[in-house]
Parts: sequence; C-alpha cells; structure tokens
Amino acid sequence: MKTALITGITGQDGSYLAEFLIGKGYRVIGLTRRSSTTVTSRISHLLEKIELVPGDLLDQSSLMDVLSSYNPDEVYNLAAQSFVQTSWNQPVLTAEFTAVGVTRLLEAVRRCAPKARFYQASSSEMFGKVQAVPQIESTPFYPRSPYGVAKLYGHWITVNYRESFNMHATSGILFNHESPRRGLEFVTRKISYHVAMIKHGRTNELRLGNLDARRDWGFAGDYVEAMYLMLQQDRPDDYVIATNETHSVREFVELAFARADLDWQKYVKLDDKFNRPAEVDLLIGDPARAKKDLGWVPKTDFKSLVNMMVDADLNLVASEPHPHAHP
Ligand code: NAP
Ligand code: F7E
Repeated sequence: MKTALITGITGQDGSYLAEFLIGKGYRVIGLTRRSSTTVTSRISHLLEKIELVPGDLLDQSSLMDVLSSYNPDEVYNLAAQSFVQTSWNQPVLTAEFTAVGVTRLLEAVRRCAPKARFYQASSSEMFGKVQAVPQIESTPFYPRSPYGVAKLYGHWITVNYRESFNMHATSGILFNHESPRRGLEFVTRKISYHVAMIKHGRTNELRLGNLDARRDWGFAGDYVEAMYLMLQQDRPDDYVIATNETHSVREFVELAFARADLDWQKYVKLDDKFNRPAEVDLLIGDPARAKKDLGWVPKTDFKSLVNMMVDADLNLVASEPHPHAHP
C-alpha cells in the first residue's frame, strides 16, 4: 500500500484528490492547521478513511515531524493562500504560505523522506499578462498579483530542487478548475450560489466586478487525476493542465442564470469593489504535453460544469433552513 501526504486536504482540490487516491488503494495522510472552528466539511464523508495530522506550512518543525513519522511515497502540496483578491490585502502572508511555504516543505522532504515524489500546485496565474496564446509550459511568465508572484517562486523552487538534489519534483500548471466544492468567494461559485439564492427567493441581486475577464475553466474532479498521473512518470516534468477553451465571466453568468430559467440582466449589478488593481484578461491553456505523456484529457465541458454547479447549489439552498424561519 502506497502512502500519500496531502497538504491542503480541507480545500477543494484536497478533497477530490483524497477521494481519488483512496480509490487507488492509498493510505492518505492529510495535513491540517490549527483552527478554532471545524474546517472539514469538504472531507466529512472521508474522515473514516484518511488520517489527519497537525501541521502548518509556516512551521518547519511540524512539517519535518510529519515527513519523518509517515515517510510517504508521494507528497502533494496543495496548501496555499489561494484567493487572488486577498493577496493584495495580505501580500506578505500570501508569500509566506504560497511561496516560502513550498521551500519549507521541500526541505522537510529532502531531509526526512528524500525518496518521496513531490507535486507542487502551480497556477495559470503565473502567465498573468499573457505573452502567447494559448499558453504552454514554455510560455514566458508575467504574474499580475502578489498571489501570482508567490506561485512563481513556488514553481521555480520546485524546479530548482529537482535540478539541485535530483528529487522527483513536479510542478502542475493548472488552469482554473471549479466544482460544487469551490469556495464561495471565487467567481464561478459566487455566481452559482447566488443563482440558487435568487431562485429560492433568498436574495435579489448579484454584485460582480469585471465581466469581460476570460478564463479556461475545467472541473476539479478531472484535474486531480492529472496530479496523480504526473507522479507516476519515471521522469519528473512540468505540465499545463487546461481544457483549451476560454470563456468570459459574462458567459458563465448567462449559462448559470439560464439553467435556473432566470434573466441575469435583472439581477446582476456591477460593483467596482470587485475589480482588481491589475487584472488577468485572458487565459487559455494547451494541455498537449499532458495528453501525450500522461494520456490525460479533460472529461467535463464548460456547459456541463456550469450546470453541475448550479444544480448542486439549487439543492444546497433548498436544504438550508430559511434565515427567517422560526426554530
Ligand atoms: P483552497 O480550496 O483555497 O484550499 C487551500 C488549502 O490550503 C486549504 O486546505 C487550507 O486550509 C490550506 N492552507 C492554507 N494555508 C495553510 C497553511 N499555512 N498551512 C497548511 N495548510 C494551509 O484551494 P484549491 O482550489 O483546492 O487549490 C489547491 C491548490 O492549487 C492551491 O495551492 C491553489 O493555489 C492551487 N491552484 C488552484 C487552482 C484552482 O483553480 N482551484 C488553479 C491553480 C492552482 P484551511 O481549510 O485550514 O483554510
Ligand atoms: O476570478 C473576475 C475576476 O477569483 C476569476 C484561483 O483558484 O484561479 C483562481 O484565480 C475572474 C477574475 O479566480 C468577480 O476579476 C469578476 O478575472 O474566480 P476568481 P482567479 O482570480 O482566476 C487561478 C488559476 C488560481 O490559481 C487561483 O488560486 O473573475 N471577477 N467579478 C470576479 N472574481 C471574483 N472572485 N469575484 C467577483 O465578484
């Protein structure tokens, strides 16, 4: 039985990856940080099948303890401050988690479990102000947020440890991927959740920023398989994971409201508060290398993704007690 350590197991991707690896027969260890509230809602259905261990990307000794105790075969570093907008409010903390945190974990692997294969969750945000269309592994980077800059550090330190210490360290450059488990602050889930709230009469507006931004949106459940496949390769490399399609926020809005038979123009209001100091206007990735080396292709198209998220939120909101209902 192989052992995998997942940092960020309580997040969107961590929950799907844990499910996937359990299905492959892995012993799954999940790193969780101390919190005053319960943060395991995404993995509540898996708690009997995984082992949670305390640790934090800010704390070197906690990482070394976990690596020494479990000596995993594979380490998936999914933990990060992952919300781009917040990275302007907390740029230093974002760098501590999302950039230097990667070095702390790589050091722990190198010293305590040097045979482990390492996956780093890199991001299409590193392409930022894109220098070529579509983006591939060799496209020059131009990050546009403190988050993007931090991810670029994480990407290069992973490459550097591979080249310096001959580690099996891989960086997956994943484009936006979404699901019903996406955090409510990200635009796709914000839209699908508000559509459901409007449909059930719980609110009557959705405030958004830039509707013209274009993203290459895929399904998180498809993307975690690519992470696993990268670590099964004899030779570590970096891979773009994307759908090779781009859509605007406006298109997402149109499809999501249409799914619930609502006219979006009646509810969507523009609000400057959600505009960013520097925007990433267009992302579209070509995953040809992943297809060739890993045999990976996305399975879920854009419309199916939107429908999946709206349907899940319609069910979720229907099951939530009405805020005005008497107990
Ligand atoms: P997410 O839902 O925001 O999850 C982030 C996870 O990181 C949570 O489990 C969080 O724990 C954990 N975490 C944050 N700071 C930590 C720290 N100091 N120590 C330990 N754990 C910490 O993110 P996601 O969407 O699943 O994304 C997974 C990874 O892929 C992230 O690194 C993200 O930047 C990257 N990525 C995401 C996308 C995308 O479209 N989703 C695309 C490219 C790359 P708590 O639950 O305690 O907060
Ligand atoms: O924004 C626009 C916003 O916050 C998408 C993270 O997973 O993917 C994600 O980063 C677009 C942007 O994701 C609102 O300006 C308009 O252009 O959903 P998002 P993101 O910034 O692309 C990458 C690959 C990651 O690595 C990150 O971790 O939508 N937008 N109006 C809005 N965005 C938000 N959040 N809220 C709005 O009201």
